[in-house]
Order: sequence, then structure tokens, then C-alpha cells
Amino acid sequence: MALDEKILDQLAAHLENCQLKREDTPKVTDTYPDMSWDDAYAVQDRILASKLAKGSQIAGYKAGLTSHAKMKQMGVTDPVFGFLVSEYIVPEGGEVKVSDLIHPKVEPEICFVTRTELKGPGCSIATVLAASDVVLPGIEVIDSRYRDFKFDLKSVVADNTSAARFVVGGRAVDARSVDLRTTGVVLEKNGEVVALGAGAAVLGHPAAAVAMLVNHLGRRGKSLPAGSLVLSGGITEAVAVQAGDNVTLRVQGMGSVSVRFT
Ligand code: OOG
Ligand code: MG
Repeated sequence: MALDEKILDQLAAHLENCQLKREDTPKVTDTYPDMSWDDAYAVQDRILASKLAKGSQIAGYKAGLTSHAKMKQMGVTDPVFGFLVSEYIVPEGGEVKVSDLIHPKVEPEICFVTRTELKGPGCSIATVLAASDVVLPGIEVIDSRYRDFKFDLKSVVADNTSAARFVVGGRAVDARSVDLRTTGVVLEKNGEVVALGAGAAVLGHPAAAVAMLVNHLGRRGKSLPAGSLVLSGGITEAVAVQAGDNVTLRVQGMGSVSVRFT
């Protein structure tokens, strides 16, 4: 660690406060340019611990910045990992209040539900598919706490990778019954197509993002528990939304999932 415990505590409290008060902030590395990767994940861990202490439950895990479209949009080069908690869940067809958030965007994602525990290092696409139960469509609503969504990788890790809300739905299918590389996705906003792509946009195969998450957890002495939901990362650029928008994600062979912004 480059930063001492007190500063890590302060940064976690600051970022969580920004989330709860819907206030943006300059990126944390502006003040602490020497922040290490361990520091960044330690801040994220503290935010999770604070939420769990207040009664939240872990609802899943996420990989982010796993497609070239997303990396290019955000000006970064590597995937990042974060957590999802119970209060981020939006029911299928449900609504998200824009006034609860700072500047939400939506992302089309393929989500995995695991059947058995996964442990890194050495986790591969094949291991993930063997350990997976189903895959299904998901819309992630991201909401960076950083002003104008401007951040570097360590800042976005500390901010739990902009996690805010998510909705999964449509038709869950056996993870081994489909070729996720060629699975097409179409994202619509108010009935118009706003982004489209195929699973291979995510690291060549969306399961590769799950494998990276598992190997990341392994380096930190953790594993991915059986029955975990994992969002494998936006396939396309994220799309900004505002009150009144209706967003639908259609995934080839897996139906569709929708969310409304009010
Ligand atoms: C970081 C989170 C990215 C994804 O799927 O790529 C992410 C951000 O772009 O704010 O969740
Ligand atoms: Mg995402």
C-alpha cells in the first residue's frame, strides 16, 4: 500500500458519500497520484464493508472496461472489477429514478450465473463455461461519481467501477448451449437502435471477462462463490439516459430485458 489506512478510510467515505448525496467529485488520483492498485481495491473493499454493515447484501460481481468500445470511450487500457449490492437490483421492466443518480448511462451486457465455486489462478474460458449454470441479458446502469465521467483506472476501481443499478432478465439459457462470441446484442432507447454488437467484443469471449475476474479474486486470496451473478462488461459504448427514456436490450436467443428511467 502506498497510502495509509486513514486516507483509505477517508477516500472510501468520500466516494460513498458522493454516491449517497448524488454529488460528483474530481478523481481521487488528482489528490493522491501515488495511489497503488492495492490502495484502489482497498478503497473499494471499504465501500463494500460499509454497505454490508448497513444491511446490504452482495448481489453479484462485475467486470468492466472489457471491450475496446468501452476502453476507447473512457480512454483506458485494462479491465477492472467491482461488486453489486442488493439495492442496485432493478426488477425486469422496472424503473430507475434519475434523480437518485448523478449522470447515468446504460450498457448492454451478457451475465453469467455460476453453479460451482471458481478459484484462480489459472481460470480459463473453459473453466468458466464448465462452472456456469446459465447466461442471460443484463442492462447495467453505471453512474461514475467522477465529474463528467473523467477518471483513470485506479480512480474508477476505488469508485467500485461506477456501479449503480442493474437489471437482468429475458430468457436464461445454458451457458454451454450457445456460442457467446457470435451472440448478437441490440440496445434500443425509446424504440430506436442506439448500439449493437456481438459477444466477442468482450475480450474475444464474454467468459474471458469472468475468468479474469476469478484470477483477480485469486490474487487477492478470494474466490467467486457458487451461485454468483457476474456482469461480464459492456459490449458497446455506454449510452447516456435521462428521465423519460425506455431502454430495451435484445440478445440473440435470450429474449429481451427493459428498464425505464423516470
Ligand atoms: C466504468 C465501468 C465500466 C463496463 O461494463 O465496461 C463498465 C465506467 O465506464 O464508468 O461497467
Ligand atoms: Mg458494465
